Amino acid sequence: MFKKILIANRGEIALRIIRACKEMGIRTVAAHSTADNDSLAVRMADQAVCIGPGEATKSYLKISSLISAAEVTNCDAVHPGYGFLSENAGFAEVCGECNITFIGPTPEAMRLMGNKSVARDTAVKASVPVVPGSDGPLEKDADAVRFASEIGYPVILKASAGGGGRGMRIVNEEADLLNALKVVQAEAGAAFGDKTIYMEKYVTNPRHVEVQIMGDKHGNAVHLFERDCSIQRRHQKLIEEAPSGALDQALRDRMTTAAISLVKHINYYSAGTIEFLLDENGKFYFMEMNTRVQVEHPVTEMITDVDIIKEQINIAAGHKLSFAQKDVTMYGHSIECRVNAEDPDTFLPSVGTIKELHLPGGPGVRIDTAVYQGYKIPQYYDSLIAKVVVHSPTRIDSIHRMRRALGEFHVDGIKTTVPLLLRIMGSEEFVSGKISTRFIEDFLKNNATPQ
Ligand code: MV4
Repeated sequence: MFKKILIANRGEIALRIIRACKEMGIRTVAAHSTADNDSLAVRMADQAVCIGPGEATKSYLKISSLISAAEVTNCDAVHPGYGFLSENAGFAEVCGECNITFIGPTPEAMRLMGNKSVARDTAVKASVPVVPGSDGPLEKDADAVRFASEIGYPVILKASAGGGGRGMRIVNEEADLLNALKVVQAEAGAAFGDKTIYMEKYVTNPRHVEVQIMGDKHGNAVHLFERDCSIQRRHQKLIEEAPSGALDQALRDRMTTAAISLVKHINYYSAGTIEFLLDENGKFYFMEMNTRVQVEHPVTEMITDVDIIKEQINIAAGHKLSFAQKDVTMYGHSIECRVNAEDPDTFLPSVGTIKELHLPGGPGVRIDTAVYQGYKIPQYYDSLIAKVVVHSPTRIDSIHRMRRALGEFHVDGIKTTVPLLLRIMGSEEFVSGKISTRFIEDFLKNNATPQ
């Protein structure tokens, strides 16, 4: 087992990893920017190394500084968390060259799934259903026109190097296609240095359902059921839940079987997430694979009792998965609300000092956070300040518990999205479970804040 792990991340996920390490008897080093000098990660880790100034490009994204930090502190592994360098194959490669184990999959797996067009083709080869679309990148304008008329409008153009909602455009009719193609190509070239585009039929009003998987270096692979992440705004998830109310056991079996098929096809190891679109007729399609731990991993941990971070560390150390598929059961229902330091009406970031803080607690409530009373939120990073996670026997019990927990959430000094989350939890729309990726847009339209 590893003796010391460098945490190449910040905020709540850095604490989550430090906690797992402590329970496993592994020492930790917090790599941090100057903006995070006063962070809990710095205080909770056994050691801390400053890797640069607040701007992420000069610290959390700076491979040479992270490698130096790992070298000088004698770390034998690095955990990248989510965001930052977590899906950077180059970073994983350099770690390997320096004899530091990257706690994640191989650089090859990261590259394969990082190119969304190649990922799609790989899913096809693994017999995983994909949305009708172009096989591989679009080569010529004429091909695009022909493909689109074959599959029918609306279509969606996606940058191969995009993902997570970046570099996409919906096209409703042929008259708009060639211009849209030019625009997406130019945007993709500028944003990713890769102009490659592919096309899919556009699925209207889908749900976002993703399957959590884990594989080890011995060829074993399991799934940990699914999460429903349909409640998003501008590709930022607000609320996630497990299991998904849209799946019956038959559909769950088919979706998890498809996910495992992809994992086995690419000999994947570590934790991973297979994202699917689920259409209004109950058909599902592969969308993307994320090769890292997700923000929403706690809802899966709640219903399965698997510690995904510890398992990732064990796998990276070459151990076999600590359980087989038959040992994994799901119990009850879990919901996560992401609390952001944002104005709940405008979603503009709210930076400043937390003057007062009281966090929810009590039965079935888990809070993943790295803020405290007196903490000053730095301007450089994303606005997540806490994840409120509940677990109960049923979905409606979890909704009641979440309302109770959010009601206990008290913060003064900054604005948070708690009021919006409470309104959603109190709404008939959310309770009914009839949710889709259009939920937030419709909800905000129909539920303007009372002034
Ligand atoms: C789609 C789609 C409809 N049809 N692909 C958004 C993020 C990226 N993972 C892919 N995305 C989508 N791909 C086809 N063929 C709709 C979306 C989409 C979406 C997906 C999940 C959750 C929220 C979304 C919001 C807008 C668009």
